[in-house]
Amino acid sequence: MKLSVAVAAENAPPSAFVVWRGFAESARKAAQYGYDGIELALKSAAEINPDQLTKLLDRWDLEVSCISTGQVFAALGLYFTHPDETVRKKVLEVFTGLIYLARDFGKLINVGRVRGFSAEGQTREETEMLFLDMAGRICDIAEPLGVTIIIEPVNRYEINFINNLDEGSKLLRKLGRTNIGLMPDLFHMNIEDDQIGASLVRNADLIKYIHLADSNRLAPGWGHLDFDQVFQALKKAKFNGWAAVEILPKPDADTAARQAAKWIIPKIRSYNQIFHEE
Ligand code: LER
Ligand code: MN
Repeated sequence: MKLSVAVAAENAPPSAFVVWRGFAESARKAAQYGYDGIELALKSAAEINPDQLTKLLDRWDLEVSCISTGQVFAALGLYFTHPDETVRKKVLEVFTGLIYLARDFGKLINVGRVRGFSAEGQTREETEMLFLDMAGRICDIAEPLGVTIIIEPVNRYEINFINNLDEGSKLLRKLGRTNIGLMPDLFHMNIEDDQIGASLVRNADLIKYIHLADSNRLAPGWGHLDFDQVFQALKKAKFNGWAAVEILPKPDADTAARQAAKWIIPKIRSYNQIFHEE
């Protein structure tokens, strides 16, 4: 398992839910604090200069863990289940750019709230149908490029569609594609899933990536989640992907990122030792 931290562009709006802003400074700090990579929260591929990013990653010996797309929803107002076909076309356009970027950086694209929701007057069946249609199109673009799509269940207070891992798994089985999986986020799981450990184990075959935060969305260790139990469940699930720290930048971003690294890195080290011995 490797550890990354969520970052965005310097000028990302307040709705970008990340620890640090500004790629150069974020990469320098991520390396300094002991992270293996950075998760890029983007609204479009145009935010990235691929040559500059490659140089930055080389300089600090970091990888991109994943490209996350919360800003496509929060800043651009685009989502998979939008009733208007022209808006859905725009979603596909933006995602195509991000998927091509992910081909060279991380090979994973997150789908959080951009999956959409059941709007007033839209039936559950319509929402599902629109979601499955867009997810299928995106999988088709991503597959030949070696890119995998990861659906993030998000709690009910943020969205009314795909709130827990079981709901996500059910839909992905309906979709029947191989380059799509789940991205559990411990903060959302703590609200929505019956048991964090049991749900991770039950949905093990689809889990490709994980967002780490404590119960209050502060840095791990500052809430009441049992991280040893989480790591035990991930071991049972044979998880060997990226874990990304996605937390509130409180009391300030540097202090939060340092606490997360200090709490999680020793756990990942012993996890990796046991994982590779078995
Ligand atoms: C995005 O990864 C996420 O977890 C959402 O809660 C952001 O609103
Ligand atoms: Mn998340």
